Amino acid sequence: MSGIKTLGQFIIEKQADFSYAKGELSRLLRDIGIAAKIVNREVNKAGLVDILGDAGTINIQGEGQKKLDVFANIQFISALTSGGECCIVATEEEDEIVRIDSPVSKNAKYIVCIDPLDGSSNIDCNVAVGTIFSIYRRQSVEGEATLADVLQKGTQQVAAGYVIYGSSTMMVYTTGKGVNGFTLDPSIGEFCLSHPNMTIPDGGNIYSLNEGNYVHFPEGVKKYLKYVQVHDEETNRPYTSRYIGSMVGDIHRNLIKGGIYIYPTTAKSPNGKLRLLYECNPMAFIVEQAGGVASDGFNRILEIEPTELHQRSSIFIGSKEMVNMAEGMMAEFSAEKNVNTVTTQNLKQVG
Ligand code: P6P
Repeated sequence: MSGIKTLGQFIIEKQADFSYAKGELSRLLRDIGIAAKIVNREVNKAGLVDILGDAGTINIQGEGQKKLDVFANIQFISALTSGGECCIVATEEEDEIVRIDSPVSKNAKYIVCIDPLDGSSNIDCNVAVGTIFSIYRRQSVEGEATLADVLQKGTQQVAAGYVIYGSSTMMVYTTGKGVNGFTLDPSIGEFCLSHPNMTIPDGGNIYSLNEGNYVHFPEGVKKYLKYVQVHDEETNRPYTSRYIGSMVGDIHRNLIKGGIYIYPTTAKSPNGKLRLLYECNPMAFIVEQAGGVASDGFNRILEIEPTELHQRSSIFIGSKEMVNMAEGMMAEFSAEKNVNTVTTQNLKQVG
């Protein structure tokens, strides 16, 4: 084991970083790691056991749930319940918040928002899927924790992370002091530190978005797409398009190689598709901690004030130079749009 540092050892070592923590956050991260190993076991067997395919149920998003979606949801809620450090779980797979109803958990300090298995439509074709989680400290000081404890801005997160079930299984997380990646070693059943102090390159040439939605993209996104596709050797264009339909997979690759992931408003998703609390906020926290940028095209993701549990947002996330370029084009059209609106209004007043 010389030279190997497990997730558990790392968490305890870093616990000293949290002046307030008495081990609760460390134990919470441990609980999430345990559930991730159980989910990983089933994801890796998918195809051999009856865990593929549809569960025959629909979640609040109106999406058909896969058997593995339901399985993963149960595993994370169960691990958080038995761990006793979490009082509420907000999960993509449940309509309402899940109060952890155990004597120990009632006074637990932490709230967990989670997408138990993101990209699950890819499971049946063996494309990487992931878990995304976000951890907040409960704000209410008496009685039961409520939805208000969940609807906190992304800047309030105390930790965030994802697990990617890909060619290897990794957990990547931050507690606000940088980003570290741990690869699961199945031979010892431990996540081991493999990517210390992860940083995203300032520039890159990979863009990830579903170009099938082009017709309904905002003009700024259309302009950015044209920009990345122009042949210009000086600026290493055209860039490379990489989109696997799994946010965790696309962002993890971009985190390592540099790149931008965009899910803007579309006809089908006029407010964006990705959910603020358990997809956009945690991924934004991680990417910012790695030196990148995350916005809705105009405003910093982490500053968005949540109003609803499953609210959605557009997201432009990744290498700062790429996101800033895309935001510049969004602003260009937004400015023109505002100018046009003002002009029209003036005409009306004069007319
Ligand atoms: P589309 C998966 O459903 C997900 O939430 C993200 O993981 C992924 O990037 C995106 O939606 C894919 O959406 O509309 O391109 O299939």
